[in-house]
Amino acid sequence: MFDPRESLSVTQDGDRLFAKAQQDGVETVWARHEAQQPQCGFCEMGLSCRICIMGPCRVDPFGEGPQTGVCGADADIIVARNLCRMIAAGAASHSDHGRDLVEVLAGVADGSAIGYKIRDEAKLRRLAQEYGVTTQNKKPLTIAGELAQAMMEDYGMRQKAVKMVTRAPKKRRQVWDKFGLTPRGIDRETSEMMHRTHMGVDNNWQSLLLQAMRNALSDGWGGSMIATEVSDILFGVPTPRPTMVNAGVLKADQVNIVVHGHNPVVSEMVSKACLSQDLIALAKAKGAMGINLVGVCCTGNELLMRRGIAMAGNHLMTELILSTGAVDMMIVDYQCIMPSLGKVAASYHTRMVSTSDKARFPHMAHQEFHPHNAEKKALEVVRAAVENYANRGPVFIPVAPQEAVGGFSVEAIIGALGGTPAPLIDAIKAGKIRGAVGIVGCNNPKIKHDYGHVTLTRRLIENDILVVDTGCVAVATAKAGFKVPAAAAMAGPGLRAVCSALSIPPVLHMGSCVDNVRILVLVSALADALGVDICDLPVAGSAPEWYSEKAVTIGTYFVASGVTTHLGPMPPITGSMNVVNLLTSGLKEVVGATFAVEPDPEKAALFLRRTIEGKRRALGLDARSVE
Ligand code: SF4
Ligand code: MSK
Repeated sequence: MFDPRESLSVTQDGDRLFAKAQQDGVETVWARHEAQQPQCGFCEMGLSCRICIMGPCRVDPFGEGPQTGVCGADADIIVARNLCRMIAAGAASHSDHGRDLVEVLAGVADGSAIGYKIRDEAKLRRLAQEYGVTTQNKKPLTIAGELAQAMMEDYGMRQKAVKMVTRAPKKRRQVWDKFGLTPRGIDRETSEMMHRTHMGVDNNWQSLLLQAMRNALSDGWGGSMIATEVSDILFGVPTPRPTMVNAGVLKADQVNIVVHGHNPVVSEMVSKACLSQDLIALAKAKGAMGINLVGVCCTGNELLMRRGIAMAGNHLMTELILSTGAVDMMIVDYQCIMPSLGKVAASYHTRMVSTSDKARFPHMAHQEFHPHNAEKKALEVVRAAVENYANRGPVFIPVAPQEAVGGFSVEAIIGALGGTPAPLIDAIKAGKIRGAVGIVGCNNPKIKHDYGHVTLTRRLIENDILVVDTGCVAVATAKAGFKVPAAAAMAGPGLRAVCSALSIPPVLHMGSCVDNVRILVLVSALADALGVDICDLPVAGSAPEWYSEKAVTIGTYFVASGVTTHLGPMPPITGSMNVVNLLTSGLKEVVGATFAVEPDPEKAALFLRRTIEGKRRALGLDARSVE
């Protein structure tokens, strides 16, 4: 239960800014979570249904009240349908983000996306070849136009399979073909998922969940993969570069602009505008030393990965950052932006600006960014932020910033290994590195802020398990100091030796939420090099503090790709033991991987270590017992 005197975060800036917000009378996510208690038990178990207007309905978990909804749907059907709709929403979110990138690519090709350009021509050509677009004797813009058209086809239903499933190992594709899981079109799978969960369509909980996996795969190997790859073409492939993290990245003597959301289409233009000499001169004329752009959440991760731009915080820090009083403007696009932010900002001088035609928020000014006007709009909003500097009241920046290194794209990791995954495989075979875990996802007020991320990561690296992370986890572990090469000292002896030899941290920042696909590409490269399927590798996934529908979709495409995945918070499925059993054990027979739920990160670390050691044993490698 919420107690304002208690520490709500493992981070110093989190706790100090929470106290400041309390002092300023600002209502935060923790207070609203407390006000919701007790949360609905039927909903927590997935046993309530409001799909049609004969309802809403609920099934009594104790067997005394109704056991079906008005239409006759039982607990298995209702729980499965609810989960399937979460997965469809997550897939739609990432994939629509990907579509926005493809539209910018098409706009670059026809000249309508002013200020955007092809930054990585080699990657453009590689992708074009993968999509069957001929590149010989063609100009980059011609290739870009044709590639954008080919990618748009992936969204429709004219394909047998989305193009980039061919990146998965052959054995994995055979599994998908055998069980009808190969995703056909990105929009098609989401649309079919919504259709099948309409009243009176698919009333078999197993076939519903299989379609949910196909839908999630259409995101992981389709929409999200397109988002990442096209972002690399337009904004550059990330490479390791130093940065700073935590609320200390805000500067008392500079104009502070925070970008929040997910889509680099907006934040890249804002970052360009912040370099305008005219605007920097204006900032100086207003008494500031310059313009300081920082990020939160995933659009921050996009900038951090490619430009080394500093990161102020993750999901649960987004309200607290405003309580520094130092943010002159927060610019948002979409996803994970709490509708409370405008109200929080109203307690300070902060100006809030929404930019997407598909995402509006209370108490925010709306300045719509489109590919044709984003460059101009960015200059306008940054100017408004600079003008707002004069309105600042007292500022409280609670900590000094922490150093970190981000930018570990697959290309960068393979580059650090000398151009081939062989050294990583050799280290795994020799047992120096036991395996790897991809830790992903959010914060959730049900869990002490960043406790799950930091505890789990610490235990894994101590036991020679390489951690790669994305999204809000990546911010948590950077703040905890795991993302500098010197953090190798916190790792077990084997991992420490490898990291020290390569001068890399034991926890590699692989990007934003859509960038989880980089993990899929990396594990595919490892599986191919070893001649095995992904499910045979000593790897696992984890989302210790997840909250969003997108995170369920990511977990589902990890599992469907053969990666056993741990979840911290329990998804709303406990109303059906059939669904629970399928997800936590039955799927092993289908895709060679399952979900596991464990809120305690200490126990989760043991589970993940056992999983990895078990995979090692099955591969004929040395295996440790985990007590
Ligand atoms: Fe009730 Fe069935 Fe309608 Fe759901 S679909 S609200 S269970 S009648
Ligand atoms: S921002 S989906 S809270 S990771 Fe990608 Fe963070 Fe989760 Fe949003």
